[in-house]
Amino acid sequence: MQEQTLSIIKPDAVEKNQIGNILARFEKEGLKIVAAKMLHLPEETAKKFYIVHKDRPFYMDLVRFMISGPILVLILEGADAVAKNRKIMGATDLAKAEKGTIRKDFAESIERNAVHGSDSKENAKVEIEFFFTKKEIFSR
Ligand code: IDP
Ligand code: MG
Repeated sequence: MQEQTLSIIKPDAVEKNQIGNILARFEKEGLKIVAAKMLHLPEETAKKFYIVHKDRPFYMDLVRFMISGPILVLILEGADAVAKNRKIMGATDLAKAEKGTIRKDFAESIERNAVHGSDSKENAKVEIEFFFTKKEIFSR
């Protein structure tokens, strides 16, 4: 099934100049980048994006991290894009991430973990609409 999913290269990986290396992982696995923009999120936007985590102890730290520098927001398209992207990313906690995953290779900690990826088809749709208009998406 052709799908789209939202990916974010987080401030830690942008700061370390690893954008290209991370994008190459997606392309190597057959995912296409069909939309992309660099943003430096206002606090309110980051709080809204991560609202599902508002009651978690790490919520405000996560928000502060996500607004600490620019991010690259992407839409990845391809067969089973949601699950495939999660597999390429690796586990949230880099200590649990498998060898060869983005987080294993680029994360610093459970918080500063290089990438975001939608965790379901439903959330992918919501997250894509959060950041992109139809005209900004080049499905192919
Ligand atoms: P995910 O990014 O793998 O989907 P989520 O549980 O949705 O993981 O958490 C969102 C983000 O919040 C993580 O990517 C990470 O940056 C941060 N985070 C998750 N759990 C913790 C934690 O226990 N301590 C600090 N930050 C965390
Ligand atoms: Mg998540």
